[in-house]
Amino acid sequence: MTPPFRKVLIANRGEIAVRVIRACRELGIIPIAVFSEADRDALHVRQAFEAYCIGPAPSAESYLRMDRILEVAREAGAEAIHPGYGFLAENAVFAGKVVEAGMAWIGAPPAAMQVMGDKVSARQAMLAAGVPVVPGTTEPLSDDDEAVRVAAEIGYPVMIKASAGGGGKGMRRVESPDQLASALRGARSEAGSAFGDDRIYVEKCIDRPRHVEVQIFSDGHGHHLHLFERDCSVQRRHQKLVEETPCPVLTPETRAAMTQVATRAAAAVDYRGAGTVEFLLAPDGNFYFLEMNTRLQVEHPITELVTGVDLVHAQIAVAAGEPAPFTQDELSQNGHAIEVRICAEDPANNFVPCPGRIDSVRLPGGPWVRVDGAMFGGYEVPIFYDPMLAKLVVWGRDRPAAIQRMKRALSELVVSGIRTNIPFFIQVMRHGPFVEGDYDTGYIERHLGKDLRLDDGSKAEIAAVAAALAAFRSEQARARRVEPAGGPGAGSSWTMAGRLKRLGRS
Ligand code: MV4
Repeated sequence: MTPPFRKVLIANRGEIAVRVIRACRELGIIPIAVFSEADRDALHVRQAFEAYCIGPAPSAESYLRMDRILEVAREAGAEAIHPGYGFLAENAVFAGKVVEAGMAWIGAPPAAMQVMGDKVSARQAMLAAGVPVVPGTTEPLSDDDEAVRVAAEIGYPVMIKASAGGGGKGMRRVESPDQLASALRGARSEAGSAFGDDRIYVEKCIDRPRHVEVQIFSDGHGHHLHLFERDCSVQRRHQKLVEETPCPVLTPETRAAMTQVATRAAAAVDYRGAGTVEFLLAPDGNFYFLEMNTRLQVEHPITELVTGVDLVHAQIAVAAGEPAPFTQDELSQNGHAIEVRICAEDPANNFVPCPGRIDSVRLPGGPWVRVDGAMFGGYEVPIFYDPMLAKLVVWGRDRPAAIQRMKRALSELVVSGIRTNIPFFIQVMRHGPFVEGDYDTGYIERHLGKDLRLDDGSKAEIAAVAAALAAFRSEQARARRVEPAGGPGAGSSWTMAGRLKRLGRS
């Protein structure tokens, strides 16, 4: 089998760059890495065949520099560019430049990115395609009176959203007409400063929704396929923490309807490649289009584990003009998969990012455990980028088996030297409501500080340090009795404490 491309440049860093490099290697493609000055020692640089520095640490001066990346791609003789997720992945201008330069773009068509990049235009396109959208306006609001009228019509509570929005920015929940004026003002100014675009619109608020998304895959030969759903409701402040598939509450009928709607959405924007159609699933079983992500997503591995499809292989194939390497009939959901996002952050301190130097890593293994990561012992987590270190992904024949395996894998995983959210996930896997599948997008906020506690892990770490220090002191006291001053083992415990402090561990 001849590879579809000889060389592919990966315009990204971290675990997703490593993930794409792995696919390239399996396909006999030469992977080319780019890196910032902060990523000289990063894993994706070590694993690539060639690696080029594209600028200083801040992403605006490196991973977002279209000109530098294109220059490197030409110089290296890349035939295609894979953008990963984030950075330039959903940038229609960059995609256009890649194609203009005569290279293949292993991503979404620029036109689809444009339509889906704006919420109002996405809603209009979906409405026209017969996809259920949340009831509300289909044009940006022209004035406050219009908002008052529409809100009364659809009924409170309503949501004010920014047309250019994403990640909850510029979003306001409004309970009653008297709150409307101030919410409109707030949303407008937040959207204006965040996106340079203050267009806003109103829609009905869906209470206690689940975030269920459908993986779609299109090949440019008229096939718009789906690879079922993922439930990503376990999130905090719009950061996903746990994802699973199948969604534990989706009925076969709703699944059939949702996946069919998702492929219709893909067809409506003439999609090609891997994409995700996000829905809000209401407690009454109704679902509504939320947005479409025109990229490969962080949580794609759980879909790979239950379908057996390598989505990056498939992306590369269709970017080379081949048909999808599978048909809808060949796809089914086999068993259950769960992913947790391991981050350098401190759950005891409100999940603040907690970069630093990793002392050592012990990865879990054994049957049906997958780690997609870019961390290793001695790695310095840069402060400039997302603090995600790795994704821990497990498969089980059913949901209880997958949860049990995730607990086992989490207990094997050790990341020392920095704080991580590993102890938090151990609690989630034991938490009654999660185990029952009884959660929605408000799950973490509702349980945090009550029956989901955050400080257990860090207390265990402090206890471990205290125990080590006590052992060290007693060892020293014993050594001092048999050795002359200044000999091996000399040095007070305060010296040791000082060293620990300099290492940022006390
Ligand atoms: C909503 C909603 C309820 N009703 N829209 C949050 C991020 C943005 N992409 C859409 N979001 C929501 N839109 C209506 N009409 C609730 C949310 C929401 C949410 C959605 C998906 C995943 C997590 C969420 C957390 C809080 C709120």
